[in-house]
Amino acid sequence: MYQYFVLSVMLIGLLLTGCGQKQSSSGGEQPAATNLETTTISTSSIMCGMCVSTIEKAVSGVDGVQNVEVNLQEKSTTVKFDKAKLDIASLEKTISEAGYDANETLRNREAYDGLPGCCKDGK
Ligand SMILES: [Cu+2]
Repeated sequence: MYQYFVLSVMLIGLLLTGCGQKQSSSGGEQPAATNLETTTISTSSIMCGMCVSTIEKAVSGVDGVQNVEVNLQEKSTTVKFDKAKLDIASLEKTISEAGYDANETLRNREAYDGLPGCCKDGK
């Protein structure tokens, strides 16, 4: 009789640990729902490496921006961003406020005036 008792206790123990293991292994991490979008903005007024870092600094500081790359040869800025947090128009505004044209959004004149001489295209 005692033996059966021990056996059943062991069985219950096995079942419980089996359940526990199953639960912990099935709880895999789901990646966050992706809201990421990549856009390339024409930044035709950039002149030099300083322009590149000015824009990169301005855009990368915006909440929701995941990555920003300015291409000096192509005069374009590629931004990977969370479209739940911002849109292309607000990115254009950020670049404009740094002193540069962004797509059809013209530069903020005051910001442009404050740029170093090498970053001014004279327009
Ligand atoms: Cu420059």
